[in-house]
Amino acid sequence: MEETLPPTGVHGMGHKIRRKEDVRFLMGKGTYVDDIKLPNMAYLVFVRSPYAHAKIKKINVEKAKSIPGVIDIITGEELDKAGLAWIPTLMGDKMMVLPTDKVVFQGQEVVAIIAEDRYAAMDAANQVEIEYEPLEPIADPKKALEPNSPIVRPDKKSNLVFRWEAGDKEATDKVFKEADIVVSQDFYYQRLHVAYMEPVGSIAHYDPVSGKLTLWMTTQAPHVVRTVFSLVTKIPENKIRIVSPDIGGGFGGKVYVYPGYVVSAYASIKLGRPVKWINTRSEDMRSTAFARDFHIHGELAAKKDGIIVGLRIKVISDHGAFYGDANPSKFPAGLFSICTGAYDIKAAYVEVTGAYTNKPAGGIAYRCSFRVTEASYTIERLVDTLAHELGMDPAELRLKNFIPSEKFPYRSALGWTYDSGNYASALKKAMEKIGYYELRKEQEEKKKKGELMGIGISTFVEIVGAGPADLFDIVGIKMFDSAEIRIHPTGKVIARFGTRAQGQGHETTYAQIISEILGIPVEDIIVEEGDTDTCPYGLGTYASRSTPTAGAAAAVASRKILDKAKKIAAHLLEAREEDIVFEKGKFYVKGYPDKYKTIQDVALAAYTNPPPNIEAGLEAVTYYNPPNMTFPFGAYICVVDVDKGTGQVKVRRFVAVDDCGNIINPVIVDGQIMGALTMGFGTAFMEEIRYDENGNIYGGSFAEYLIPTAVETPRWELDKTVTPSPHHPLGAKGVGESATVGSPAAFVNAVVDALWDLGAKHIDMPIWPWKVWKVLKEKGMAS
Ligand code: MCN
Ligand code: CUM
Repeated sequence: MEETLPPTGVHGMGHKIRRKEDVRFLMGKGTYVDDIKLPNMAYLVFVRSPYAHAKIKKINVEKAKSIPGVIDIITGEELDKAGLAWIPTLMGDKMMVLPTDKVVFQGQEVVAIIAEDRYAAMDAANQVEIEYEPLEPIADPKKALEPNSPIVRPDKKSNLVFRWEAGDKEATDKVFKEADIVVSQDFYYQRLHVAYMEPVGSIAHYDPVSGKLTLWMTTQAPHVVRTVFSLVTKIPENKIRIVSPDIGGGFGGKVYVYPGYVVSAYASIKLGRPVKWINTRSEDMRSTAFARDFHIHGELAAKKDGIIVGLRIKVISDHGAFYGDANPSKFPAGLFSICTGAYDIKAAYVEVTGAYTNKPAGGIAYRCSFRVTEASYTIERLVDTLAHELGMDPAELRLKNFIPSEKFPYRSALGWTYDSGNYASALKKAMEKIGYYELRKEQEEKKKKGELMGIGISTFVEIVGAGPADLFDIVGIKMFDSAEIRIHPTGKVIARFGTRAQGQGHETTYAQIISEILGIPVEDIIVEEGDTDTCPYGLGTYASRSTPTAGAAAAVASRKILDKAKKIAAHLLEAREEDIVFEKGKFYVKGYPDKYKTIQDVALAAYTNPPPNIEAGLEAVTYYNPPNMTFPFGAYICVVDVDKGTGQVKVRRFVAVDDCGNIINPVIVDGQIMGALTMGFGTAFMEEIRYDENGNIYGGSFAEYLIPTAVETPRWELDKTVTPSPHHPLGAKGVGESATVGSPAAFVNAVVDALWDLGAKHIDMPIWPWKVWKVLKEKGMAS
């Protein structure tokens, strides 16, 4: 394996080079928002609501004002006068920045304190006196949709966020009536915290002389935030600069627009000083964008022989107090309609009803691909349930129902056109690698001895790369993405993108794409993202869209440069352009490979000796509108042993065969998969944000919200199949979220497989030991 640090040489697609950005990360030299310190900077801290639902009767800030170092105190009333108490969300709803009349979730920002330092601000926050009149809270989305429920929002008449459906209801109902067997199951996909390392924050710096507002913020989508900020504040868009510096993990939680961003900007303009706001970890847990929270009822109809004929799903989704999901505009429930998964299902119908509750807003975040996580979990759990009900092997049932590889491009019952896939080959590869049939034999042997062992499969399909402009937009802006590549006279390159990595390694992989096409060494290519003053407009990094969109743009822009470079090379070699061959960074006349001009020679000539009729310079910009989504997939198999005494589940083995088409950097892809598998493991066995019926959060720190460490995390066994995307310029598909989307079902399927004979048909995640222990206890097995 080539492992150079920092990498040197021409390293195109498929090279396992180490990440260029890791040099600064490993040396502790990254620059995160909190690392930035500006002269005369003030600090912002929020007073937060102790109630999930309460009227604000009085706010007294006198005592707080007298704390030494306090500069200013900002309330909702003041923001309201500036027209900033509410701002629009990306889903066409609106959200409170600071409340004027009532609070709608526990932990909500109520008053902002600005002080000379963080300590003074914290002290003053404790001295703000707020008189609340508690209102009846509503924490359960099902109850929230009942007619006499308390209403969460002061500006709404009910708690209904949306009702959305897809598919042919009549045809699906008919199929269900005629089916030999129908299985059904309720699933709760629990609310999750996006446990990135760096909490959210911003620094706002308004320059009264130039009138320019610069904001450093932890955002995954700087350009979109700039546009929204400009529309809301009426500050001209070219006088707003948003910089996402290094980001310590985003995982979707940094797409949301937080009140702190807005209030720090407002305060900086008002005070004429830079203002910094950084959340603490527990503030993050109690108030930032959550993930999932889907109450799912799923049904699968099949024939006696196991052929699946219909799928019907009903969901109630809990959105908290504001509809702040970050879906593309036309998709209220994200891309949940990918729920037919890897199977050739003729009839399907889905219905999702969204509810407001007295909880923080968010939704979709945490390696989800816009609700594909919930979709994949539902279908993969249902298929396993069907296999068990029919007494069929879950692998064989899947092989029977997969969309055959010759049927691609395949149009699903819910309207998606899958670009390419070969699900059977991925599953067979996983089965072989893990020794599937031997494991089944072992399981039988163990069963005789009263030991509990389970095997769980998940053969998921992802849908990433938002997206084709006719379908995908955010607040009206089409979801293209961009690359701008400039080659300097000495052959060195600066490339800028509309996406923004939060740890995914774009500085390396985008450089590899350019290196692949132009034959320029990766160390000569600097990749920049996240500065709206310099980068071309883009929609940002989430939903594993960077490779399908900006990665494609990098390829197309490189090819544009190559076209021009060929003309220049022809001029230098005194030949016709049609006769020029380009190979590994060298141009030569067909048949004469020894007499060549390098890409670097051509770069110099572009500035010193361009052919007549050709503009000087060597650069290109591409705004890439993908013709379709990409559909990565995989086959995961998990083996668990269950301890009968304690209910403890041990993951003995986990084989993950992924297919993301052609791979740019195999090391980065494996890192993405391992990280995402670990998050799927956390989801399945450890993580949940829980609330009581009054909307009080249980816990709110990592002492209660458990995330996996190296101790709990299984050893992942990875493999690949390669089914290129037919429409992506490099044949690549996205991969960043695949394993979080695909793996939870494999874990749960394995546990249920171990317990099925005891009558356990389902256990909701997280599968804490006590939940398993309870099942065992009921069956008289646990002590
Ligand atoms: N890649 C590749 N070959 C492919 C596909 C991808 O080499 N065929 C590489 C890409 O070049 C990129 C990485 O794998 O370096 C992920 O690419 P992609 O699947 O396009 O996803 P994005 O870059 O758009 O990243 C977003 C995705 C999401 S949505 C979440 S959530 C998530 C994830 O990435 N958040 C992460 N992985 C994360 N990894 C880290 N370290 N931190 C996060 O916050
Ligand atoms: Cu949904 S988590 Mo990612 O899309 O940033």
